Amino acid sequence: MSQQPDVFNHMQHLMLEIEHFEVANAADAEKFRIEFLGSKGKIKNLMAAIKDVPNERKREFGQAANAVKQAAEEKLAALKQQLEQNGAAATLDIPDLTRPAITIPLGGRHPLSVVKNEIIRIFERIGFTVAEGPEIEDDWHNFTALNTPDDHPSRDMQDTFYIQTNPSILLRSQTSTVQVRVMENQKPPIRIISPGRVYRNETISARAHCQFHQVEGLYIDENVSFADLKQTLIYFARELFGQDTSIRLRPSYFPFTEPSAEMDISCFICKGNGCNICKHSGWVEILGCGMVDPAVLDMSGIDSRKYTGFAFGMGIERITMLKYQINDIRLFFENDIRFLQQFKAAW
Ligand code: 2NL
Repeated sequence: MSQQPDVFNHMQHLMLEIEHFEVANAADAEKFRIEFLGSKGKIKNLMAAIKDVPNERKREFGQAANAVKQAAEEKLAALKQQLEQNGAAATLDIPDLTRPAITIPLGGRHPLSVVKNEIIRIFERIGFTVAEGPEIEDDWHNFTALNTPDDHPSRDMQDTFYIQTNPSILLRSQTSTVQVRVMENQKPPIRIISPGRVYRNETISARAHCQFHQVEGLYIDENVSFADLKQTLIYFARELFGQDTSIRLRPSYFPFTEPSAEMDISCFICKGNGCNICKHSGWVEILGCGMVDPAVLDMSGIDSRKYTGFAFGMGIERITMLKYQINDIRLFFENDIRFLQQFKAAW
């Protein structure tokens, strides 16, 4: 492969280095000469790189490299002249300290990381800690330990990515896997959230992708109740979407929780007056939750006669799309700088 972009890039950098090399006295000037114009100097190396440049660009390269050499020679000549004028002390004036510094282009955080970090901070403030785990998982942690029956549709090849040579190994479809691992290894009280990437075998469209990100939460202790779940979720919704947010819980079903619910928040765009985001209902769904099924606790070695718990899960893409009014999930994975740059100001 041709190395030409590297070589041209390097040349631009060299030009900046020459321009910004600070010289205060004769010794510095000599250092400058050796570093750039010496027989083993940077410009000698640059000239030698012409052999890597394709023929049709050698001319362009040669001209640009000569300009770099000339810049170094001119700087050195000017320095020598100044040193002579200043006489015996052989020192130069202090360089112009008000000169603008070299600007270093700064990246920004990805919008999914911005929202993920925000969610993590909200739960950390009420005593949750982050738990992480592998993306390549086994059937036990992704399905069986979560009370998912053998014939459940989420186990279907159409929905989950399996490793071809060993179908008991898969790409996790939810981060509950991490929470199962924590339940197996720790004793209650357990208070964790598990953010991370998950995979589902979906046809890619504006609304669905084969990879997305989740934050799940789990709280297990003696006497944890549905009221604790509801109050935790009210706190979360108000921290993320504003203190005037209301929530609504609708009965739902998940294999791993009983009872289960889906949570809507009052529409923060139209405040309930009706808009496209909430489809004129005044409410938008943001997560699923419920009381951990006693069978799930027992399978991971937690005594369900002594302990109860609640759990919840949400999609980070969905929440980010709502918050920033992004209409196509594919934008998150294209890494188009024009999209990403709009989130530079966010942390
Ligand atoms: C959704 C719904 C949910 C959970 C995730 C969970 C984890 C354990 C035990 C019980 Cl270890 N439950 N997680 C519970 C209810 C809902 O996710 O819509 N996620 C995107």
